[in-house]
Amino acid sequence: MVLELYLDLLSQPCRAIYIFAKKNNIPFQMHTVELRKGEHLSNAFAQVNPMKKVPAMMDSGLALCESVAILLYLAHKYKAPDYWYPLHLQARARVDECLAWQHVGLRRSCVRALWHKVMFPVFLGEQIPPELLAATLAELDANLQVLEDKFLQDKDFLAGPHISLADLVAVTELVQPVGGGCPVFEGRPRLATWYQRVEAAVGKDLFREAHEVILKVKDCPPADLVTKQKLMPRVLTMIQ
Ligand code: GTX
Repeated sequence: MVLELYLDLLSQPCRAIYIFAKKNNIPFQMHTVELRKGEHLSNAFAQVNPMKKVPAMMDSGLALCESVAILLYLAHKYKAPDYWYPLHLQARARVDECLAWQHVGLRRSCVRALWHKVMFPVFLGEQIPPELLAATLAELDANLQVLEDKFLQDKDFLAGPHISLADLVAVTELVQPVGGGCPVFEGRPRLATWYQRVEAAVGKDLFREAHEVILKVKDCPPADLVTKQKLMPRVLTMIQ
């Protein structure tokens, strides 16, 4: 039975999984679940992930959600090269540390920046109060500082000398504000170089392919009223 991945490449955790699977030649069938159409709210998708979020995975009867759990499952099952998720206890702990922080730190501010700068005004036709946008960008800035000072330091990659899952989950977050026009790397040459290093390690073509949708999100047509009403309650919980 082929591994099935339920993804929308608009979503950061989906892109991390997509890149990881492609880069490691993991065969999979992709089911695109279009968030902007509310396809994740269907009853059919709830059978795969009752939380109605992407990414989700189905493999030999195992339905799994949460991107980190899926990435770890794939790394173990397909015996991905050790640097992605090292066996060495302390090296692995560094990756775990970054994966855990990314979810509550960097991710929160990147999702908010995407919604406040792009999705609300362009897709939902709603304006965000300037002070809220300023607070979101300040929070993003503080998290970028943590990423640079605590995690990257003077290393080539976030958890050591090689690319790991930590780099993948972080870099895919940062493409959103970059695509949305936030000055993420302004005054941060170390982070900018790291970003290029990760892009090169993944491969420029695969990196571009995974990010095509998000980089064009500013050109997306606005949601119709029915879709907007369907999405709004969940969007508000996602970004509050
Ligand atoms: N902790 C989960 C993981 O890591 O897998 C988080 C998954 C998640 O937040 N999924 C979002 C979702 O399905 C998509 S990622 C944010 C995308 C922003 C752009 C969307 C147009 N959300 C749908 C929902 O909650 O209704």
